[in-house]
Amino acid sequence: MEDAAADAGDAVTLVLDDAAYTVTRDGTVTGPGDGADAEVSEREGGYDVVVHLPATLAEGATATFDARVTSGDESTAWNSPGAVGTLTLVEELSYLEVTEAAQAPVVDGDVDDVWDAAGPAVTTTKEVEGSGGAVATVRTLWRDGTLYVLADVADPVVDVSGSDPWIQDSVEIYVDGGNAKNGGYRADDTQIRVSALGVVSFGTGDEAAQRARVSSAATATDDGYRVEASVDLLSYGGPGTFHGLDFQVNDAAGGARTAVRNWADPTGAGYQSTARWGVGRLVEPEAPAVPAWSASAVYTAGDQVSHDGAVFTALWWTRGQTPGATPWGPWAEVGAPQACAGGTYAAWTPTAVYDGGETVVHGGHRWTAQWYSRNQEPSATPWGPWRDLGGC
Ligand SMILES: [Ca+2]
Ligand SMILES: [Ca+2]
Ligand SMILES: [Ca+2]
Repeated sequence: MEDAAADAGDAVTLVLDDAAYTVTRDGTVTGPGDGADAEVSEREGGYDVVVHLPATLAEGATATFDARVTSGDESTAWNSPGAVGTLTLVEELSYLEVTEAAQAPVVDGDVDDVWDAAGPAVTTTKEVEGSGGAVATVRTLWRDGTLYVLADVADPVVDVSGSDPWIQDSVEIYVDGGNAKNGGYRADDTQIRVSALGVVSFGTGDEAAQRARVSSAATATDDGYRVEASVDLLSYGGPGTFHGLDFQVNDAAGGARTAVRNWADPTGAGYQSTARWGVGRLVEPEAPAVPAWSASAVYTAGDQVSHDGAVFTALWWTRGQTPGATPWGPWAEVGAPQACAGGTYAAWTPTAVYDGGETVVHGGHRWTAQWYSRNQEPSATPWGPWRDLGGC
């Protein structure tokens, strides 16, 4: 809900098959019987609501639905008062998580080491046309504003002799930045086709604009071919963002297209509509788990442990000395990340060693270390090791 001003009347009303449920901005749910629940989270400019409504639903069936948003004494809805819309219940959403790459892969058709960091691969298992066609195993990564795709296609007969690009052996990458799921293509939605020989073509839309967003390469493999590509996500990227995505393999032999397989869209209409594409979410790599401190273990400088909910780094050889027990001991607490003044900085900790130059957050202010210190709390005194950079 885009509703910057919180007031008592703010609410969302959802109608599903004649039952109406209202979720107020404080998270209270009213409706027939029990079984509905909601989570409300405030954010800049409005609030988000996730609601679970009880219903008996089946793929292929329809349900009547409406959504109404109220702010103060004004309300707007999907449908006119008294009317409802229709939901068509389609297949399970194809979903993947796109892991952030430590460095950008080189788009050359060879598998860089960084591809090992990609999450589980997805496959184009949905037969849209023909049967038994070539299948792609697709991995994804992101870095900065760019999506990277690596598609390994198992295709025993590589054929690009057809007259049109879509009847040649090729991989298609569909990208709907921001996951607008508009249906018909917006200017930012793109259908990118890379043939087994690396020739690039596009679907509907401005060809030059689409071409400017893509680099790609293809190489032959023992059992088919591989396509590697990068796609500029324009302004839509960043950690936690969602994007409409699909991957398609066109399988050709003897100059004709014999089969089409997709990851997400089972209709074969992905070249006309974004509605049934899957969803990719850009995620950051999971930090490796830090082992719990053990009183009997030996640690040397640089080893990290967790203790009492914090992470500590050993400054020198130690055994049996509890992390955090003294600010002069062998353990330095790693400051947890804090959002402050538009950036993210480590919290100051008494046990950490600062050499000068570090910026930390403490007491709602940012501070810069002017020289070496340990266990000297940042404060407003002009004589200490810390210089106040102002409030968060
Ligand atoms: Ca309001
Ligand atoms: Ca590469
Ligand atoms: Ca083929």
